[in-house]
Amino acid sequence: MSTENTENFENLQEKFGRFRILIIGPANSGKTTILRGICDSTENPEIYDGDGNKVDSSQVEGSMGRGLHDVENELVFRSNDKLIFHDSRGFEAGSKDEFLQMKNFVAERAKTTILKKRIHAILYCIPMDKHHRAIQRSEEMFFDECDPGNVPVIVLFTKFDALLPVALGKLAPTDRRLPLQERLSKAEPLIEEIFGRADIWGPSFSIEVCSKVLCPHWRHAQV
Ligand SMILES: Nc1nc2c(ncn2[C@@H]2O[C@H](COP(=O)(O)OP(=O)(O)O)[C@@H](O)[C@H]2O)c(=O)[nH]1
Ligand SMILES: [Mg+2]
Repeated sequence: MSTENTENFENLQEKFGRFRILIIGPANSGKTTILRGICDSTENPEIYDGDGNKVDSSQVEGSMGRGLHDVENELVFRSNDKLIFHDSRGFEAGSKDEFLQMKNFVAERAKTTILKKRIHAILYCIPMDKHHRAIQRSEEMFFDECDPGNVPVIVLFTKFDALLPVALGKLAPTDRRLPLQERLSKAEPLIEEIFGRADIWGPSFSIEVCSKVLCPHWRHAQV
């Protein structure tokens, strides 16, 4: 972060207190990994219920019960208590209740006039390890039915490294016999092409993209 950005962030913090971020995505889409990265932590977050009471995190992690995976719960990393996260699995098969809970949460928290309860950003994770069906009913329901008001929605295409084997598989037969480093440099330019292919998005899905950034860390992936 540049000095200027750091100062801006500190000014904003002074004005608004803690930042509240909702992260949405299916189980195993890399949500917790992203949050650890943001907070520069290797630990699990501490969990508080909507009333500020600490929740036993082993109970939450160990349970598949919907009741405990509650979007109202606040996740805070000890390394950065200025950021509060809310975690939702969005709409997965059989989780209509969870979707409705998330939809109500967005409707209320995006617009509440109680500043300390308001969400400031939504991170929407779409994992690329299922890139052939990346946009599913769950994404359509979120973008069609949830109203984030003025809260920015940042779509994160996680597990981007999963596209690397796909790109390697598309190399010409003669290139496939090259040493790994050469194969990787030939495969890399194919990744954006695979990513941009229309069959990821499906015919009925279109969103207005403001800007996009490719996070460079995916290159550390193991092949
Ligand atoms: N290959 C790969 N694996 C990842 C990536 N991000 C997370 N994972 C792994 O995916 C699994 C699920 O990640 P997690 O963050 O717990 O997902 P969550 O259920 O959405 O919170 C873990 O084993 C992570 O180490 C990624 O970018 N690439
Ligand atoms: Mg998680």
